[in-house]
Amino acid sequence: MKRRDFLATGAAAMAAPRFGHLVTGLARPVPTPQQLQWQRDELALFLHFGVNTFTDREWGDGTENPAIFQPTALDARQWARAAKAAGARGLVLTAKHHDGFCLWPTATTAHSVASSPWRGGGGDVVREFTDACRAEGLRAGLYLSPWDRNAPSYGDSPRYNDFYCAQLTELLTRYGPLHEVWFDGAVEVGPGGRKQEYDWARIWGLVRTLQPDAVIFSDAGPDVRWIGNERGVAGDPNWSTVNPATVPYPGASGDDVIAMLQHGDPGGTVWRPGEADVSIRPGWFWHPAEDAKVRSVDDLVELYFSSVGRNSKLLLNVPPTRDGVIHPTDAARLSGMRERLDALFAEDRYADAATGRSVTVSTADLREDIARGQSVAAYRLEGRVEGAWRVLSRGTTIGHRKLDRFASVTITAARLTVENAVGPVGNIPVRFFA
Ligand code: FUL
Repeated sequence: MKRRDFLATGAAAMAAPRFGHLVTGLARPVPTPQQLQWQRDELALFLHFGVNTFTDREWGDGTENPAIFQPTALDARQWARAAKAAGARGLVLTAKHHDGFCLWPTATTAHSVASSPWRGGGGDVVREFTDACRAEGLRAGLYLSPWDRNAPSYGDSPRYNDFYCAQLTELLTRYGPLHEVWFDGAVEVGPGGRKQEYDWARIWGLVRTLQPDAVIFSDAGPDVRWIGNERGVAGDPNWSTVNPATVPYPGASGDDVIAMLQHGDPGGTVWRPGEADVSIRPGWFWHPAEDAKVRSVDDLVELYFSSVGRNSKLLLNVPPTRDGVIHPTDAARLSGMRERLDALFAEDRYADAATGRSVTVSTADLREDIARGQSVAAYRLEGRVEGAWRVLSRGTTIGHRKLDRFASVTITAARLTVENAVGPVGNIPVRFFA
């Protein structure tokens, strides 16, 4: 594949940063190496699997009999291969969802795979999952739902925090390196209307101590934030910096919270990029009635543009069936999406423009070097069409990656003008595709 970096023109180099939030002299936030790798991965698969798979529900109530958990042909290598075929670099599994059923043989509760007939009660889905990820060269992540509708201690705050931290410790110490630990924000009161107060400092501290290379996801970060919806659509603009006071804890609600999650904040003091989680089906868990409602390849490509193409990471949910495998329809859509993306981004057309030939393009791929932070707040991309400059696209933020589509046009040259920035603007490579 040919690749020639597009140099920002004189106009870009001269653009005076004049965004209101710029505080000259103060260092702008930059990603940690873990956050950088997480974002460069661009796509990971999410796997919702558990008792809900067998009860046909989205939220179990914790009264499920563990005997119902009986996948007939569980094959975690098949999950990992499907992820690879999608071009994903990692997977995140629901080790425990709101029903409290643990997919590993925990010492903390009998509500687990150890009480099921699967593999004679000797099975461990988390082990098979993490082994499969490693065997396929993929990164493993785990979701441990804070809300637990089975644990009797839920709502008795100190007691449940101990229980939850014991579960988390098992997951963080038994299964080798984890890349991401996922905490959702769904919370309801426990038995007798007791409200659970989570000890987030302790919970996050455990991850830091036991898995220092993992990024921590929740609405409130601290490393990666939720993008604010479950439709796979990042905000425009989408800053990777935020003001941490706006979303103080997972599950915080309100319009300000959602706006911050969607857009970030150019004046934010911490680096906390957005992750867009969305399902390939209407539900998060597998339901037989949804086998005919799997997103099309076109739809998946759109999701990629509205998430990865807007400086977010895409966490695409693909739920295993009762057999314990990814359904063939879902697997086919995943590989179809990858083929389409690979074809689209196979050749940088603009590299040819240097030879003086004209090139026909309809997609631009812009990138900031986010290792140095995120700066661009407004830009204009122009192409030379029949001897005159024409605007191809205008945008706000760029970040790790910004994908712009426009009506197919033949250009002989291109230039990018940064019209507004909150910090120093480096070289911004732009590639063009048909
Ligand atoms: C939410 C949960 O309530 C949903 O069931 C799903 O797991 C989603 C990813 O997170 O908080």
